[in-house]
Amino acid sequence: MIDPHLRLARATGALVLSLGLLACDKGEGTKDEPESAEAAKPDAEATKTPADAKTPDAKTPTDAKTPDAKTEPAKTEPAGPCPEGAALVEGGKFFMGSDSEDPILARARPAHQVEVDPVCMDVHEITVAEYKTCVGAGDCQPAFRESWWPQGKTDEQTWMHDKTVHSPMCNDGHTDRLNHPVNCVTWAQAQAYCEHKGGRLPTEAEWEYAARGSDGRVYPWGDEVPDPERANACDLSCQKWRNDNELPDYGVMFDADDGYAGTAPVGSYPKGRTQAGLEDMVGNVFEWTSDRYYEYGKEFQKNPHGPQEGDARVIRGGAFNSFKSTFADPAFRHSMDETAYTHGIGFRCAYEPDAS
Ligand SMILES: [Ca+2]
Ligand SMILES: [Ca+2]
Repeated sequence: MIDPHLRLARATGALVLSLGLLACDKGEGTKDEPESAEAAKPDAEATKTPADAKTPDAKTPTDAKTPDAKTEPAKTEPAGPCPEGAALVEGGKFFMGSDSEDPILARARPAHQVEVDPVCMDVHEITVAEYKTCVGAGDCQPAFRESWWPQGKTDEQTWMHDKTVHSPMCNDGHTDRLNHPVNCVTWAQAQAYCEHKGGRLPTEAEWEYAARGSDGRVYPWGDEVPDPERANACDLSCQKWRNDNELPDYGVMFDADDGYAGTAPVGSYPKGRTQAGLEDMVGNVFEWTSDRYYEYGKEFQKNPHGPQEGDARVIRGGAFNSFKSTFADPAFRHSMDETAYTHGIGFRCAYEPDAS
């Protein structure tokens, strides 16, 4: 049995490093680093995991669970002043972040009041097929077909192993995954796609408010604990895939099979819809936001946009390999080097509502 803490620490060096750099940039110490590093471990690992190509006997991302839901993204009813495929998230005030003592939410502290303007957001994560239209138009660079993130403090052997086993999870180039979220794209690639569509990446605040809704629910869909019908998270097949690929076994978010060891076609978990009707906000792939990572303060903020300098961007929502329900908390946030392109990160876009 490999010591999971050792493996975690090695696997997450890059993220720990990036957090350390951020702290240095701000001229502050790293008093929170042990806790932050501890929190980074599970979700850092969660950004690089299962490759369906490696799971002949586990259900894979290409195994349609419910063909009607999986083969075709749900048609989006135009919701007010939003582009096709996007829904309106009403603006409002809320408490962003969390005061939870759970180490996974260390970076979400403290809860602080934020006000956001109305915004339109894509109902689904951007798919491989959608991204290809931008590539075809000459506005986007192709998604990567290998997974990469900074080595950081991870030892060479572990880093190389992780990249090797995870790269087949990059969805571009797999014709049977056109309806899966595009992954293995950098922050700049995600932003370029959104600009091509007339939008931009959502801010952290917009993303969180969209995920959390306005009624005090615990999870994006309500108060029910995560289950296989609400989110693509690390389930039994994900756990098996990890064991088969000699990766640390962190356990599962739910002791069942949600149908996919890796990514799933977007919109496969309609019971996980948010108040505004957004799908897969939690799970499937993490989502790039526009904001650079920074430590929260207690003061009220209106339409926060994060700092102007820095190399780490905030990713949100957890992924198919997230193994604790805390990752489904709308407050959960994580930082990632903006030049990384991993199997665990995709995106959706935001648009200004049409005022007419
Ligand atoms: Ca799963
Ligand atoms: Ca997601």
